[in-house]
Amino acid sequence: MAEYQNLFTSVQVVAPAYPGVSLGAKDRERIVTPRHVHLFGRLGDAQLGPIYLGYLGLWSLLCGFIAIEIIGLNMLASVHWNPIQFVRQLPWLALEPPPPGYGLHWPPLNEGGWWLMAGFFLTLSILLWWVRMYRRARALGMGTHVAWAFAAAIWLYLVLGFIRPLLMGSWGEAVPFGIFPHLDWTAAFSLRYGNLFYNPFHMLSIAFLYGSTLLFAMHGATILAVSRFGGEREIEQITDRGTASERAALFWRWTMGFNATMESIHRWAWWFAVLCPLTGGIGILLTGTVVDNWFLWAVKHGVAPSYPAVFPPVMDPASMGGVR
Ligand code: 07D
Ligand code: 07D
Repeated sequence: MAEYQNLFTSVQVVAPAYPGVSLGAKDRERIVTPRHVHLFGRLGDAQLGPIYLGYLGLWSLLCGFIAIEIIGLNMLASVHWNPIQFVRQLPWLALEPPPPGYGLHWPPLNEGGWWLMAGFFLTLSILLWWVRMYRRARALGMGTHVAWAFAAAIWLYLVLGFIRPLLMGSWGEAVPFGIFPHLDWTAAFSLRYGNLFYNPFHMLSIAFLYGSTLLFAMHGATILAVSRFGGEREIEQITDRGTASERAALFWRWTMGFNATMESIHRWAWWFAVLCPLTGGIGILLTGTVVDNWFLWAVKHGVAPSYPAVFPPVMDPASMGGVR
């Protein structure tokens, strides 16, 4: 066994394949004969499988497959079924939501109907995967923290593609499927609503995003730094004196006067991660529904300075109704 582990020397744990705790009559739900893969052992646990599929997993994968299929075939159709062009242009291809004129009505298939259908199956797939996570955690006697963190991401996803378009009365408000097209949508959204930087919930979301990376770096680095004392064996570590855990805590107490505990650091990490899409979703939900222009909002609330009155008054395009 390796004496000392650091960033680049991980331990390969090789043990007889283990199917996991018994689920009684439901044991058969686990498929694939387990085997060991050296490369996986370098990244995490070397044992691959068995995987618990179950009905929820199966249906989720099926719905996800249908969604990707609809998106992919529409993209392929947009390059006249030319596979070479499909691969070359993939990042630029899109399946767009219906144009604004259709409101919340069902559009023809090639004018957003396929988008609605793909969105339906993708959402179903994501929700089924959520239930699967919840139920697997319960089956293992765990808390459901992972499922609730995932729910926070699903919240932002639903706000972007479902809840806000509903409130705005148009599917056309939603995000297109496509790699660069969804970036164009993001940039256009910010411009359309007067610069998202002035949306305080975007600010909060960014703080939690950056905070998450900082916390993750601090925690990951701290545990690696005490791995020579067995720092990753958390349970034994929490209660004892002189352990890796205590050194890790002392390191932070000595360097910044305050330290998290082995338990609280994970609570911090969970909240920072979860609050990023949670506050983000609130920000998006308010945009266009409550606030039409975040820059003007910021001027009104003394966050941003107003421009000197050297230009004739301008009309905020957002308040003009526009072409529906
Ligand atoms: C590393 C876990 C693995 C997940 C991966 C993503 C797909 C999409 C494409 C079917 C961290 C798998 C990708 C399944 C396949 C098609 C057409 C997670 C990890 C590897 N974005 N976004 C990306 C999604 C939104 C924004 C990349 C999804 C909003 C910006 C990838 C959603 C806004 C940038 C991607 C979503 C927004 C990206 C890398 C859903 C505001 C980038 C993602 C469902 C939040 C970055 C080319 C990643 C990039 C990027 C996926 C929503 C902004 C394609 C699935 C509408 C500014 N986004 N995104 O690693 O390189 O996540 O883009 O809501 O710069 Mg996005
Ligand atoms: C997308 C949650 C949904 C994902 C789910 C996953 C699958 C596939 C497959 C594993 C990410 C489903 C998974 C389907 C699985 C495999 C293989 C979470 C998602 C359910 N911004 N911005 C944010 C910054 C600007 C804009 C958040 C920074 C500009 C818009 C984040 C900057 C303009 C929106 C953030 C910056 C603009 C955002 C996203 C800097 C563009 C959003 C948080 C430095 C010109 C979103 C309130 C997140 C939001 C959002 C960061 C700039 C537009 C903190 C750092 C000014 C429209 N921005 N942004 O967790 O919530 O996303 O805003 O310039 O909608 Mg921004």
